This record gives sequence, C-alpha cells and structure tokens, in this order.
Amino acid sequence: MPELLEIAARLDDAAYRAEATPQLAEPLTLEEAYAVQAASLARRYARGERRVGIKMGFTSRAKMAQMGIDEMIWGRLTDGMMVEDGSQIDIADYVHPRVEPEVAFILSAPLPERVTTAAALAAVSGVAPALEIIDSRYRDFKFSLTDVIADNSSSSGFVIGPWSDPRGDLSNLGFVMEIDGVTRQIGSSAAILGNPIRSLVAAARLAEEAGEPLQAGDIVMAGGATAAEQLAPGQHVRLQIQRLGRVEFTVAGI
Ligand code: OOG
Ligand code: MG
Repeated sequence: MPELLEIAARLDDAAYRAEATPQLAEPLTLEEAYAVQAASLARRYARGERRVGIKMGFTSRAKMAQMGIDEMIWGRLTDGMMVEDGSQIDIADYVHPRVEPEVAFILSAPLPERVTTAAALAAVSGVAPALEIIDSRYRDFKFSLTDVIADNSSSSGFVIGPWSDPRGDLSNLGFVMEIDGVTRQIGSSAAILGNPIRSLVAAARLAEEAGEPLQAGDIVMAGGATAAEQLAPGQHVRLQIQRLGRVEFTVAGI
C-alpha cells in the first residue's frame, strides 16, 4: 500500500535527520504497523545497513508502566545501530534519546518458531550486559502501540558488554544503572518476563512469524528491566549486572 510506504519514508527520514515527526494521524492495524516497520528497514538496508538481530520491547512491568503500553513488541537491529562498548555517542544524532538496562543474547544456531526455554538456551553462545538507546521519532516521545511498532519499536542504538557463558541461572541477576556515578535505576533480570530467556523464546516465535527466523550470529536484546532514563550531553552511563559484568558509554555534544 503506497500510504504505508509513505509513512515508512517519513519515519525513516525522521530517524535519519534526527528530527521529531507527529504521531500517525490514522490508526494502523498491527499488521500494517509491522509492514511499515519492514518498509522503513528496507530503506536502511538499501543504504547499506545489515540486519544483525532483533530487540524485544515491553517485556517488563517497569517499561509497560512508563510508556502506558502492555503488549510485547519487537523491532529490528542493524549494524548501523551498534555502539561500541566504552565509546562515545553524539546527542546530535538522536531526537531525544533515552537509555535502558537490558540483557543481550547471541546465537550460535538458528532458532525455530516453537522452542522450549532449554532449547533456546542451547542455541545461545553468549549472554551480555547491554544498554539500549531508544529514540522515538514521535514528538514528545508519545505514541500508541501501533505508532511505536511502525517506528521500529524506538530502536536507535545498542551497546553490548562482554559475552559470558550463558549456562547458569539467569533468572535473578541484579542490575545497577549509573549515570555520572550516581545510581539511577536498580533492578533484576527477573523483571524481564521472570527470566530473560523467555524473551528469547518469544523473539524466536515473532521473528519466525514475520518470515525472518532467528539465525546463528543474531543478537537478541531482551527488553528493558527498568524504566528508561533521558540522556543529556556530557553524561557517562554504566550498567553493572551481577556475574555478567559491565557495559558503558558516554554522551558527547553540547
Ligand atoms: C519502546 C521500546 C520499548 C523495551 O525495552 O521495553 C523497549 C519505547 O519505550 O520507546 O525497547
Ligand atoms: Mg529496550
């Protein structure tokens, strides 16, 4: 539908130029919203970006409560969104970025649609502390469920810390997210669907349903364990996860 392609172009331009765009005037169906997301990603791929995995959203109560949405969503990650651990981002590349503490998985085998948590874990070669930089392209960071899906679930950047062996209990690992050395969010991996591995199981199903099953090498971001924090120039953000270690970045710009 040409109208969906126009919306995809508008959202992609907003992301590319780091300029906010109004919320969508007409409500989309869920299917249409994901079609817009796919079309906006096609524009990124046409510019040379490559899909490297997917991110899950609204997998914790804290995130659902912060944004007023209680349905799980997903989005695509590209290599262009990767931010090196310990590096610096420029605030000018974003509209109004926020950061949230997550767990990331990397796969060493494909994941078919229906998997048990044990089978999902068997396909994982690493688990890591991760920070997601979300940046809604909508004015005032306000959106409906289908608005945010169309906008690639606010995907903008992701920072991944050192990979660890995924074996061992991941169900209740403590999180501390600091900005400039001050604790801003504390939480637990338990906030993510009781265990972040369940987010991976859901990701496998959703990716398969979309015709893009998870492959070896794919990264899956499990979703924010706490509310997100607004980013500002000059900040240093660090997440420490019990047993998994830390991941960090700084924000440049004035
Ligand atoms: C939508 C993306 C949600 C998460 O981890 O729950 C998300 C948003 O809050 O802008 O990434
Ligand atoms: Mg997130």
